[in-house]
Amino acid sequence: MDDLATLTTSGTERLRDAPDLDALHEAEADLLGKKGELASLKKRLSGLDPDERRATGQALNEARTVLEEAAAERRAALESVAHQARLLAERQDLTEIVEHRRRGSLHLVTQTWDRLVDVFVGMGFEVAEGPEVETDWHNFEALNIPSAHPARGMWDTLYVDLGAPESTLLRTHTSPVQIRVMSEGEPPFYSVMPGRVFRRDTADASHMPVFHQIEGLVVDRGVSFADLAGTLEAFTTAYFGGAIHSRLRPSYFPFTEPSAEYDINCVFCEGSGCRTCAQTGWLELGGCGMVHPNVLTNVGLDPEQWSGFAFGFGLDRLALMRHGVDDIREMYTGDVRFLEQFPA
Ligand code: FA5
Repeated sequence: MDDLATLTTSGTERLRDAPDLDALHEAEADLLGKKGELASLKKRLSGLDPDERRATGQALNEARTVLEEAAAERRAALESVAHQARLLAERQDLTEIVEHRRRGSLHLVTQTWDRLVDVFVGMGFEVAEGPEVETDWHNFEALNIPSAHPARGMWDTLYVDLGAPESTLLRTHTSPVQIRVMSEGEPPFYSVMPGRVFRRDTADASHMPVFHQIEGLVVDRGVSFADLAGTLEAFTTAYFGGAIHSRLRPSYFPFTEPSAEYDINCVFCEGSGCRTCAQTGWLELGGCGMVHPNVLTNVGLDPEQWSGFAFGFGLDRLALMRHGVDDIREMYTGDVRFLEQFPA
């Protein structure tokens, strides 16, 4: 029993002091292994009388438990140290030196696109997109503009050399996406459709041959012109703030009847008249109107049941007006001194 007590004390100490996992393993073998010190004490049990043997056997078991617990405790501690050491050794320094790097930002057109979509989604619209290379049917025919119709002259079209002559083109406006939305889904429709469009226009302060529009389409039961006017005024306040108002001026588009131009107060002179607004106090941003019954019929909707309105705004011009820029070409020359004024 004395030898057992000594072994328990010294063994526990040896295990607790093991400097590493190898030393711990060795100590465990010496103390608890098949040929270890505890095993050799156990062999001596046979020389004892039955009572002593039982008591000593029990003490041996208790000593084993104490030693095993000490070993487990030490192993956990050593493994945790080893783990920390490995993490430290495998650590990679991913710090970037950023002080001298210039950060890019979203282009003003992209920012405007996102902002417009946010405003309309907030008003309950869904977002749809269509292809930039379109068929004559979607871009003109279905929009109530048959070939040889004089209204085709409103859009100087770039044709693509594909299929029958003049059957495929670069879309001249986002209105063909209206046709796609209505042909592919079921009414009611509340959609906005931003996208890039192409025309044979010469670049000047307010025109580019490649520019952007955002189309809007609402088709439901009992939609009226008052809904169109109210929606556009709500949009104007949400996008430009309370100081700017909209007006609708009679106009003509083959796919809407009645049709109107959507104008806002000139943001440069606030309505008093200047060069940019040609002294009118108003700036034209896009067209709109009630969806023509022929267009509804072309996509298989009954104009007696469904009515709606549509609008198409120049997205680039919306960007210019919101930021008080008076030349659209500024946005496309890629001059960083201009672009970096609009961080996003
Ligand atoms: C249209 O393109 C019609 N699809 C709009 C529409 C949609 C009317 C739905 C009714 C219902 P318009 O050609 O006027 O209409 O063009 C609309 C707007 O696009 C213009 O008011 C202007 O803001 C912008 N825009 C037109 N041409 C250019 C251009 N070359 N560069 C930049 N913006 C342009």
